[in-house]
Amino acid sequence: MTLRHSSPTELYAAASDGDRRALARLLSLVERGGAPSRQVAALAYRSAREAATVGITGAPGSGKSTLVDRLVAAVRAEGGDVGVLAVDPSSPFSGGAILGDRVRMQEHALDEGVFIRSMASRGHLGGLALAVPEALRVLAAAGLPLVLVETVGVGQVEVEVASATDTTVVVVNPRWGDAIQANKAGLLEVADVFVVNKADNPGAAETRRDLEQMLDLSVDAGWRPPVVQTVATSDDGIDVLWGEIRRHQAHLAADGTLERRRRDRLAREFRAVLSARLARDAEHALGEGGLGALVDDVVEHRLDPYAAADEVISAITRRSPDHA
Ligand SMILES: Nc1nc2c(ncn2[C@@H]2O[C@H](COP(=O)(O)OP(=O)(O)OP(=O)(O)O)[C@@H](O)[C@H]2O)c(=O)[nH]1
Ligand SMILES: [Mg+2]
Repeated sequence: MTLRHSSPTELYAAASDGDRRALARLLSLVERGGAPSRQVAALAYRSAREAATVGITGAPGSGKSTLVDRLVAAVRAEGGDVGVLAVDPSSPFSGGAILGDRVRMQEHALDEGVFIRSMASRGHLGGLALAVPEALRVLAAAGLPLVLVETVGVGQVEVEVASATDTTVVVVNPRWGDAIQANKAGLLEVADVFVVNKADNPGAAETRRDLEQMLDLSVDAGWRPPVVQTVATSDDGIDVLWGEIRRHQAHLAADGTLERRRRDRLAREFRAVLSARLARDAEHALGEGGLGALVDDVVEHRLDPYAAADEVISAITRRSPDHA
């Protein structure tokens, strides 16, 4: 089959049969957004296949890719297939910024059981926060039982992307204040497992203690995020980390948290799709500068905020019959 000219339906059928090139093409469609992406989304959503998902986030250079690479090796040693999605919210290009990761993952490049892909937001409605969950469903539909998502975690979008997974691993380094930085970025709330990587550098014990102290203050019955020390470059602690990830997944499955989390995520996703759609429709209906003009009206007290919202809604409704 010549993939280049294949329809989303043909690509989806091929990807579901294990064709990795078709899978890569599907993910490009997701990235680009628009009508083909919606078709892909609809197909993947009907699939009953689910994947366990693990997000790995943390400051630039903290060793996320090296950890992912080692985790992939650990999973492969057990014989499981695995997908890797490398997400860089700060970059509009897939590939470029992630080239280093590709090089680091060369060992797995020829392994049929490993699918590696980087992703950026090109045109997907709602950006990466919405493209990533869709990509995860496509990967699951293609039969990958486990997907690791690497995100450079610094801002709000990054935290959102990282928490689109069942288990979120937050990576910090033994640097003064690293734990506090992670806390400020909101990563403490989303972390299920902490990793102090580069533990071969001085200060690992202190960073670990900082994290434990912060965890003492946060109350969450049921699961206390373990803090694992690793030296990813020499494979130290990787087995412990993989063990903790699996322990967390078992914990999620055991008490119904997994279902609740997935439900919450879908609810959030649906709401985000809806507001992104409405925002786009409003922009189209009001034309360039239209929303800004309404903001001016509100600021100058010509319209109250509710009346301005009414204007937007009626502009959308007037317009909708011709593009429904
Ligand atoms: N000393 C030491 N170096 C490490 C360790 N883990 C990773 N590194 C090195 O740290 C550098 C950054 O590692 P990456 O795995 O690319 O880090 P990253 O978090 O993926 O980086 P970005 O994707 O650019 O945010 C590389 O030179 C690694 O070899 C470790 O445990 N100890
Ligand atoms: Mg990386």
